[in-house]
Amino acid sequence: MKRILITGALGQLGSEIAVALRKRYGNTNVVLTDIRDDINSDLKESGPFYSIDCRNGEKLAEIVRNHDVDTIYHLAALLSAVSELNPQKAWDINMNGLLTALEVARSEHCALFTPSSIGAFGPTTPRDYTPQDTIQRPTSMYGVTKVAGELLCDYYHHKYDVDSRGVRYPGIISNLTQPGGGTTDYAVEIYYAAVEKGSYECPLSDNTYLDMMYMPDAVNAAIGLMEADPAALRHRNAFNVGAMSFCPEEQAAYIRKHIPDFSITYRVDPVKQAIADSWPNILEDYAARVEWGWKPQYTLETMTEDMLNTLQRRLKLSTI
Ligand code: AKB
Repeated sequence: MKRILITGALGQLGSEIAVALRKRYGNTNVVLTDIRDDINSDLKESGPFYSIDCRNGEKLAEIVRNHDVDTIYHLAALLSAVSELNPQKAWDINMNGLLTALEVARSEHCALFTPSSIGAFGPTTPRDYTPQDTIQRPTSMYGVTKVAGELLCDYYHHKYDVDSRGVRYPGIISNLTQPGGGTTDYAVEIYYAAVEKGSYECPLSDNTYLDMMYMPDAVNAAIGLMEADPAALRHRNAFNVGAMSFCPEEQAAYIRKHIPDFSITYRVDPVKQAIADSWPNILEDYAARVEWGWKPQYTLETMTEDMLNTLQRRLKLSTI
């Protein structure tokens, strides 16, 4: 039986991985932590929850010991756009948070999952079908912390035998929890705006291609990798995982299949555009498919249908 601790459990990824893991392993076996305590979430009531800073190693280790935890999902981090506005804070949270989680994993003998990102690549990386092993010279602070994080996780594996694993997530699109501070946030906001207002002002230019993934696939990627046979893993930190690649104009076209009057305009945010322009258009994810059976379910078409239907239902509108 797995006993799991999640940091950043009330964030975009955390809140949905937490639900999936509690369903799989039982509510009391999945311990949630987050620095925020001000968010109303059923997750805080449905099982153990602690409001702590993930850089507090003593407290984290104590919770791990008290709950007999054997696996840590370290998800607490600042995303790319917000990191670029405060790079020193991003380094502190992203790197010291990860180092703390790895130290706890080492001392308490836990496996550790932590996400890397397409942000770990940079402008000199091949942009199309970006290989698993390639040039990684990111130009954003977020990317710097992601590359350093991948190396640190590999180091803890080789040096201390910590079972560390990770994936390079693309932009994640969810119908439940909104992201915050990311370059790819537009791909979520656009669906809310389409349902609520019928129009959207996009912060990236019309033909900016980026990798994206629907949340159910993102959750399956994390759990699938953590349940994989370690003997089959050649890469560990971190696997490219792709699902779909599109630009804002294409996403708008798919939305128009359901909301014909939907309109999109562009007001480019220079910080986000510069980050997006330094990231790949589309990843190649052969290693993940071969080493642990990665296979996404959703395409832009099926995700758009599901997002719009779910948001319409939730927001109690009925124009689809
Ligand atoms: C971001 O935009 O910062 C994230 C990511 C791709 O890592 N969604």
